[in-house]
Amino acid sequence: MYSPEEELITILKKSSVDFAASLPCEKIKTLLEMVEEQFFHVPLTREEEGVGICAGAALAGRRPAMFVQSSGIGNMLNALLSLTQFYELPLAIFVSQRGIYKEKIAAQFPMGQRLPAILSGAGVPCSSISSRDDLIVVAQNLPRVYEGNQVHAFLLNPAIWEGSTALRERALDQRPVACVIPDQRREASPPALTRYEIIEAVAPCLAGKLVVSNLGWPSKELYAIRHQSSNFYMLGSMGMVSPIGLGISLSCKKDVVVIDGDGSLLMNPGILATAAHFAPGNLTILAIDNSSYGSTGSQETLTGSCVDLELVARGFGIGNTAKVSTQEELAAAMGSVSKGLKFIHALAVPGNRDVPNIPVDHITVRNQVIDFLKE
Ligand SMILES: Cc1ncc(C[n+]2csc(CCOP(=O)(O)OP(=O)(O)O)c2C)c(N)n1
Repeated sequence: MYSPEEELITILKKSSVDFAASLPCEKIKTLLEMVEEQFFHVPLTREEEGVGICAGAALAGRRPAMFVQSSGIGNMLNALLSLTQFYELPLAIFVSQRGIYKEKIAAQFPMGQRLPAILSGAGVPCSSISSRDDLIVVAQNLPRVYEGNQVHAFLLNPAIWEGSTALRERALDQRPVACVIPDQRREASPPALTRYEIIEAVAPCLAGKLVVSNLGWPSKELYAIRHQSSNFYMLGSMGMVSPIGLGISLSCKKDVVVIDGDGSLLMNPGILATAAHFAPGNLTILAIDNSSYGSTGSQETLTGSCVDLELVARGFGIGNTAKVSTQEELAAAMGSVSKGLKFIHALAVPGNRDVPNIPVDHITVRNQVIDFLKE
């Protein structure tokens, strides 16, 4: 039996860590499952909110720890410095450091590789944990964090988890419904299609349009279903797909379709207000809601319990919305002629189609999109 995940959990327990907050990274999905089981756990919509939540927990005497991806540190810095460090509160941050070991996603390199320099420039102490043997460094530093009221980032190299016998796949059918759903929620039949099947169903409507697709599996699936030179595939920058689509739609007359995801929209919901304010008639936001972070191991998002994305869009001022769950409803909503911005809330079941990585590099993708927009 070899389980560095369990070893880390034991170290955290020995230091009386009793509060955890996370936003997933695929490389630590097994660790995250154990964290959820072993600690009071807050699933986050954006890493920055976790800094605030953990500061509150620390004020109340808890010993908080966060579990995030290296990219998430970019979302946390201001709060880390002006809140946690400023008020001298304790926080241990476990960072799945991408871009340094067997990395397949090129967009992970810039943030992942510069992370130690960024943290050092920001005055946040950090330790690189490169192997199981280095986990001792966590044990050595945690007393300083919780008794000395310090922030410390532990940069976890993906190599640590290699050979772990604890590997687990999350069961996709245990999704608790915890919150009261407001009465205004529009009825729809339960989700039956996967993200792949939804993209497949709308593919004929995407032809010749500028399509901006969300990072991770959505982009890979779109590439496999219908590659065209006017598809902008995101490889990183979670939460930015609708902002990119809005920017394009405000700058050209071409029809723009955004393929967004529930986790990404929850990370940056304010974009719906900005989009509603301009309400460009050439923009459709297709929000594929599988109630999960599908690209990182299908951890649940809050759309499975308390958030109705269509209501969110309406609340932010988007009047032209639809909630769909069948191929026919999807085709009708995509094809409907409307004035102004369209928001389609497509209910999906979790799961990814096993498709290959996109073989086109990001600069080629960019150039093709630029050329398309010039036409
Ligand atoms: C700032 C940041 N935090 C975390 C991640 C890791 N990550 C990549 S894709 C993804 C899930 C996106 O979920 P969703 O938008 O619901 O789309 P789905 O994959 O379910 O289609 C996560 C958490 C990231 N890339 N960037």
